[in-house]
Order: sequence, then structure tokens, then C-alpha cells
Amino acid sequence: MKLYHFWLSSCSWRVRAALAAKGLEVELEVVDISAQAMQQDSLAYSVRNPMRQVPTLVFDDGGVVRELGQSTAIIEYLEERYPEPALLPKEPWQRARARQVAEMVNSGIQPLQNIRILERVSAQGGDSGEWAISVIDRGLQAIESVLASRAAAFCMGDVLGFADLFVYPQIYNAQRFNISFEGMPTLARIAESCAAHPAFIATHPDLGAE
Ligand SMILES: N[C@@H](CCC(=O)N[C@@H](CS)C(=O)NCC(=O)O)C(=O)O
Repeated sequence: MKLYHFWLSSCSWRVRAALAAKGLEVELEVVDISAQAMQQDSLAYSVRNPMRQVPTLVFDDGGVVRELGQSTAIIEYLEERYPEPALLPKEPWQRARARQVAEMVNSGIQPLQNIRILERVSAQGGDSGEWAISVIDRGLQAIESVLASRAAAFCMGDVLGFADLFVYPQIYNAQRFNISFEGMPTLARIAESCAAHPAFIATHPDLGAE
């Protein structure tokens, strides 16, 4: 398998961590989405991923080469093809809850603070930092209230799972914007557990700076 990714991309980190959690080997190829490089807009990459975003997973499917975009679709595919260790809870309510939390990040926070949006906010005279902080903080506060009644180390229990793959990279982005977790004790605890988990350590964005 080959993953087109960018180290600082939270959506890419979700997939890197899912692959690591399942013990799957992957070849990594960087697509530099920084404002200076914009490699995601190249013709070669946009054929693989028409949204011109990372990540894209390329894999062999019984002799057919598949190219799959969208981190949620990629992680769900990995979960179905390589069921153990499971990332989604088995019980339907817990499973739906994990997807709810993941979706709060995937459609409610990350798209609003994607680099392309921040550039548009700046281009229109806005303060992109203030914008990013407001959308991330609002979304994480909502996730805090969904998870607050739980006492577990991770989002859905005491093992790393699907929701954590979305929540922790988003928390990492929040930390880069100096967002305080004082009022979000549940997320602060989950962040600590994720930061110490081998699947996140082995795939951390800082590795891209080495
Ligand atoms: N829903 C998509 C979002 C992908 C996405 O927004 N990726 C960002 C990095 S986290 C990106 O490629 N941004 C560059 C751009 O939009 O031009 C997914 O989960 O894969």
C-alpha cells in the first residue's frame, strides 16, 4: 500500500495512525500542501484525488490498483479488510457514537479550518488565526460535552479506536493554535492517552521535520 499524505495534515495523520494501529506496512509519499508548494493541485496528483486533498491510499485489490480518497472512507475500508484489531466498537450504539464524534471533526471542524479556507479568510481581509481558533474551539467544546460523561482513557473506552483517530489530530491542531483545554478536562485526558499511544507516536507530524 502507498499513502499520499502530508505530515502536518490532520486528515493524513488519521490514516497513518489507523494503519499503524492495525500493524499494516505502508509506503509514504509526501504531497506538499503548504501555500508555497501546493502540490495537491498538480495534474499528476489531482488525477488520483479529484478534490486535490490529502490523503489518498493506493492499494492492490486482487490485481486491480485502487486509489481511494477521503480519510473516513479509507479507515472504514481498512477496518473492513483488516478487521483485527478492531477500531469501531461492536455494539451498535457505541459504534454510532464513535462515528458521531468522528463526524463532528470530519465535517464540523476540519473543513472550516482547512488551509485553503484560512487563505481565503486572509485574502478577504479577515484574521485567519482568529477564525481557526473560533471554529476549532466551538467544535471541541461540543465534543467535550458529548464525551464528558465517560471516564475512559480514550473516546470510546480504554483502547484506541475510530473516534480517537479523528479527535487527537484535531486536538494537536488546536494546540498549535494555543487553544486552552482548561475547560475541556475529558479531551485533555484523551489527548494525554493518545499522545502516549504507539500508533500516534510512530506517525507523529514532527517526524516530517526530521
Ligand atoms: N474530508 C477529507 C478532507 C481532506 C482535507 O481537507 N485535507 C487537507 C489536509 S488535512 C488538504 O489536503 N488541504 C489542502 C487543500 O484543500 O488544498 C478527508 O477526510 O480526507
